[in-house]
Amino acid sequence: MNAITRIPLEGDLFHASGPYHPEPAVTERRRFRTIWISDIHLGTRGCNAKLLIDFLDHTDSDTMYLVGDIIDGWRMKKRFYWPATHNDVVWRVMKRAKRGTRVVYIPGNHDEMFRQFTGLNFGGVEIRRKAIHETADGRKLLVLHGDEFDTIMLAHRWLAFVGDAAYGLLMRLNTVVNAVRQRMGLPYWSLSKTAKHKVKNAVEFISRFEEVVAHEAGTRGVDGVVCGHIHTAEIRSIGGVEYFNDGDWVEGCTALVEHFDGRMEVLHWADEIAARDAAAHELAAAA
Ligand SMILES: [Mn+2]
Repeated sequence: MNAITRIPLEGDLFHASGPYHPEPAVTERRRFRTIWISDIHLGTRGCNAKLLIDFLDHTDSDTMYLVGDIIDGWRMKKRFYWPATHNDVVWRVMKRAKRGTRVVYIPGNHDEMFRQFTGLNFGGVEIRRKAIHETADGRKLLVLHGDEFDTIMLAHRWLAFVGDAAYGLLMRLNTVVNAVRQRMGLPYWSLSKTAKHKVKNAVEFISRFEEVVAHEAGTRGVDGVVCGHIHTAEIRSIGGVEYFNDGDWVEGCTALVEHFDGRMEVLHWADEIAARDAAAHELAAAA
């Protein structure tokens, strides 16, 4: 008998030969020339992997850009969290590359550990620091994650963490700070209120970020820029430069797509599912 105990592989995340939730056999896939997705934050509880899997199962494209913060290395360092659905996302992306989609992965700040592999190719996934994408109608777009502008945005840098656990931590800190203050005989001072006031400035922060990015792209002689990072999907023209942000898969669950004629669109996937369900209902009612 073999001395080495055979470990059953079934259910083992790292030895599975396929996804836990296989791709549905019959799926009407919506085809696009290009798809951009970012800020997935795999490895965190915030990641909406289920919606993303639905998106991946119902779409296809010639090219797909992963615009950073795909895997959240910061959080994984503190605490290992990797459910089967997160594995399914990775599996689907690799499968796409295998099927012939050109997959370009541009690591962000949360997955900056992959930046050291810039220029390499893993199973058909190209790792790049940034890219220039040419649309069907000939526009040149600079594609990057967006944290490159954090130094310029330094004054508001902490706001980049809004929507992150840092905000929750701030709330808890508020309780601690005030317990200490009370013991010292000091009046209540709302740290969270101060924070919330700053959050009101989030709108201002976002539009400033968009302006900075568009301006920087303009100086590099491109027609537009595609980024992620601030978890806010947008299509906007700023000072003659087109600004595109593909949003995130934590709250917004959005993707940026290029149609075959070069037209760009932000897809809000929760809305797309709702529309699909409504259509299916109508069809069932008519039958
Ligand atoms: Mn980021």
